[in-house]
Amino acid sequence: MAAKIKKISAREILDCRGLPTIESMVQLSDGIVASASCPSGTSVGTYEAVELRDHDAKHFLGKGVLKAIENINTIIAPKLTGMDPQKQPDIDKLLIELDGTQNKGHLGANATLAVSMAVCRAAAASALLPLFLHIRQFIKRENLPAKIPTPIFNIINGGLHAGGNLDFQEFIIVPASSISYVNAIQMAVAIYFSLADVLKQNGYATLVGNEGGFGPNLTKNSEAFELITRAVTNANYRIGYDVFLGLDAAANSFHKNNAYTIKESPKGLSGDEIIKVYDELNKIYNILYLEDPLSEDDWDTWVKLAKVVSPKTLLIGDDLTVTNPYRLQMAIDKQAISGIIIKPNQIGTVIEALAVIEVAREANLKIIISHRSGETNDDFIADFAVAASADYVKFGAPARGERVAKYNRLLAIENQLKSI
Ligand code: 2PG
Ligand code: MG
Repeated sequence: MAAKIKKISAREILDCRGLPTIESMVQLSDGIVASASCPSGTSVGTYEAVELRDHDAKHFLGKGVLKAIENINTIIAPKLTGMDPQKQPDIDKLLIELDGTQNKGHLGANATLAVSMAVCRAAAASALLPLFLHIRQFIKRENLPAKIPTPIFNIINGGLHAGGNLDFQEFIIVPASSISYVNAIQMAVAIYFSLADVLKQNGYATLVGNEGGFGPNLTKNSEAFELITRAVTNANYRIGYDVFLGLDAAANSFHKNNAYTIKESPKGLSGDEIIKVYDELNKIYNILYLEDPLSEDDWDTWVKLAKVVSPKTLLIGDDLTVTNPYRLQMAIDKQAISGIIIKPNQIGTVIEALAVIEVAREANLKIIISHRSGETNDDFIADFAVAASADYVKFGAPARGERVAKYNRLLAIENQLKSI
């Protein structure tokens, strides 16, 4: 007899920033117990699903998640108990109905996602399947190969992730897609350590930001690319062949009063002027990957920028599209992007995130599965990315426990795939 959900519960745990998040536990009638925890963003898009926080200053500085946990224990658990965990679409549909809002504002996307992932993990264990193979059943294009996506590494942190040192949030290296996953990891580690040396030689600190990349106090944003370029060369790799440069500007954080204000231009830049900044950077550094270069509502400038940088540079929406089908459709209609960041907690259930991927794939967009700056050691998204045949994964630097948990899980899956 197929196992049923016997019990669901949740509790408060800490993420890597020292802030509370939700861990949900699911017990099945066959004795399987699985848990999953929800990540959380620091640079959060306005249109993301709601992350429910208590706002009680006496408990974890107002960041507690006890209300969302109560929603799991008193609203979600009684309804899901007795259901078949193998039927993830039914589970997630019920979570959406129980919430009843457009943005998970009632139950909290942190509550729904923690349960959605925990049920998924329990079902995989109950079926004796690796998680990525279990999730693959819910992908429409089962003829796509299950493959390890190309990992992209954030090795210099700025913006809201690193104490206000740089305006742009993430300076990224993108290994050539032809390089095997295990070799890409080795290359990233070599460049990461080479960068530490370059920073030291230039008198900069090698302390790290939220996602494990270094957070030096540089004089201007472009200096980060300069230092990374040197680090790549010193590590005996070639930019433009072995590895490419990327940037997540997370521009919402420096777009105020209709102007983009960065170190180099403290007076503030218009949309046309910031396009020139990216165009100039591109001429020198050939940026392959450009995420959120503009703010989430600046659609006209996104469309203009796409005409300037595409197709050589991948233009990626994150805060712009927030893993939301309506925002994605707007971006497709306007031809504003060529790739999309997928973060399951921006939408709130596993199946909804997969549905957004499907629409993006139909539109020929690159798919990037991403962590959040606030992570736990949960490695669910590694399996999720393989199941979805994503093009890229973005899990931070090749350092710090909560980042390498995901990279290491992909190493294990890479091994498993060889024997399938
Ligand atoms: C981003 C993410 C992850 P955060 O902007 O892409 O790197 O940051 O989780 O803070 O939104
Ligand atoms: Mg981003």
